[in-house]
Amino acid sequence: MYAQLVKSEGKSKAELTPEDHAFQARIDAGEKIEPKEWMPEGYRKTLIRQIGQHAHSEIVGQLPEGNWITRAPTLERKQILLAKVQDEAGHGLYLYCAAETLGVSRDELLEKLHSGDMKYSSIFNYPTLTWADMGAVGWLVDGAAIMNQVPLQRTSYGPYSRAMIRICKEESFHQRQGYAIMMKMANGTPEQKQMAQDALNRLWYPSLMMFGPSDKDSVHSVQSMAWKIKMNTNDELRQKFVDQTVPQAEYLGLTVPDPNLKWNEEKGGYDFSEPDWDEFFNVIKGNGPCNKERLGARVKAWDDGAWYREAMVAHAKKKAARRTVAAE
Ligand code: FAQ
Repeated sequence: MYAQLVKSEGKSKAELTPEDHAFQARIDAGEKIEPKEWMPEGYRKTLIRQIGQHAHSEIVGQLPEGNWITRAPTLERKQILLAKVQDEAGHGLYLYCAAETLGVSRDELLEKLHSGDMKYSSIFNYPTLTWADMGAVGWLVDGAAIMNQVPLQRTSYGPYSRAMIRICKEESFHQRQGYAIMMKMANGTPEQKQMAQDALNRLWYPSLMMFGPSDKDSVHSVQSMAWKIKMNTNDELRQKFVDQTVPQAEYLGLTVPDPNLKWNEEKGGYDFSEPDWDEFFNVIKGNGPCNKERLGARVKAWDDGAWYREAMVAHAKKKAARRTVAAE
């Protein structure tokens, strides 16, 4: 544990303060850390980075599906998709609130998103080309999100952990609605089945990338796990996701686009091909197929909403002034 602290904070073991030791002891004992309590600066910064990026992912993640609301094939599908996209907005708001308890404002976080200083999940930089993509996003993307977020319900920071509990309940509905679309398509006409296969082919590797780089290239995992900001390594979760998802693809009668996919009896899991990590790093640098479009849409929404934010501030000021006059 100490070696891990040394790595992130640049402190030698001797430099760790009594507060650092006491803090780590609380984490090791499974205690939750609450907003007003003392915490190392590195812990606070890591949480702001992870929770902030997670919040941005939920908000930007509305775009690829929002794109399909008007084109959903039935009224029922339209209602379901609309509810799901609204849920993602709610998740973003819980997470921005959790980040605010660490002393950063929502405006600051959004400014960092808009300037490219903060990231959001790589997956949302891929296009959604057909209705089957709505099935594959729910099944694979929400499926990967659940795999990552269920353990985060036990994360050490109280507000983050509590936000995760609610988010996971909703994500599980999202995953099922995606799988239901895939079932319909995979059991439909040959053309529909082909659309479902095509969506799986395009979204499989980007979904595997959601868990982050392989453990040897993950810069934050060791420290984040020592602090229980992350509960598993990226590769552990990716393996669990593959093991859970392959039988679901088989049930659909679809083929996972990986010639090296093979059950490994000894490890009790599948062997599978690594995603193209050059592509991943290129996407998170801002060069994915839709990065510019996604960020452009968020910046436009922010600019278009300026009049509304200004009106709300003016209204609040007027109300406060009226209260002051009445109190005199
Ligand atoms: N995309 O050292 P690590 C959702 C960056 S929610 C972009 O391993 P860490 C719901 C990482 O930030 C999806 N960047 O990093 C939904 C770092 O760069 P930095 C979001 C990535 O933080 C569904 C660098 O690479 N979920 O989908 C990605 O320990 C459908 C080195 O990586 C969360 O955010 C990536 N995939 O582990 C919404 C969950 N992976 O910051 C709408 C919480 C890594 O130093 C529709 N987050 N990077 O510049 C986490 O669990 C972690 O932050 C990881 C990354 C696992 C994502």
